[in-house]
Amino acid sequence: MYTLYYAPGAASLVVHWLLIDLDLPHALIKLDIAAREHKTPEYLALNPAGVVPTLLIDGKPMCEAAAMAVLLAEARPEAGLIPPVGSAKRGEFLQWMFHLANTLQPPFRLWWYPSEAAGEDHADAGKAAAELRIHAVFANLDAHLAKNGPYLLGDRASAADFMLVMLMRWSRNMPKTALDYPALARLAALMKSRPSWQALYASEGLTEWA
Ligand SMILES: N[C@@H](CCC(=O)N[C@@H](CS)C(=O)NCC(=O)O)C(=O)O
Repeated sequence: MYTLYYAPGAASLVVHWLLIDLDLPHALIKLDIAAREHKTPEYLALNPAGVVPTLLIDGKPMCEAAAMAVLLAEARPEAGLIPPVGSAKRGEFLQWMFHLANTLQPPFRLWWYPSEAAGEDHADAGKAAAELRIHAVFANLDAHLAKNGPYLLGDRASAADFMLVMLMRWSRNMPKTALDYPALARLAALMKSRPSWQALYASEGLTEWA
């Protein structure tokens, strides 16, 4: 049984979306980040970094959204959202998941919380630098998808596309967004056409970037 600690639109989104898409029974516990519900002693005991999400699997806590996405895709191999161990596409899948988690997600963290790395006095410069980094990654991903898409692994979706679309969504209030890249926009349209996307939006009460 899965229990997801989430906040609407946060890094929990990819996990929640996959739970719905893969039809995995789950419970949800909503956290109010503004009210610092992710910094209570009870939550820190589950997630020592005090970040969202945490996934309880049969009561045992797991951290890191990308790792959860891989695990959930593996829980329903018949859905085909992760290439099997030993298959030709497995390495490609792992490469993209790690790339997204290591190279695209961190500058988004810097963009949302610019004073964390740059300090209060340099927050604007930190944010601008993070945005440049995000666009450099978007440009590379767009070139890859234009040549080898429409999905990261070619002609079928994988958990990595769920992760990428979540991260693309976070650019929605930037002057230039992920949807300004044609192949990224095509991927978003394909992924948003999944019934699970509408169900996710209804469940989290999301409206922006529908
Ligand atoms: N690497 C972590 C990052 C999680 C993360 O940064 N979550 C943000 C929300 S998107 C958060 O909890 N922010 C509140 C805070 O750090 O105080 C993961 O992917 O699970």
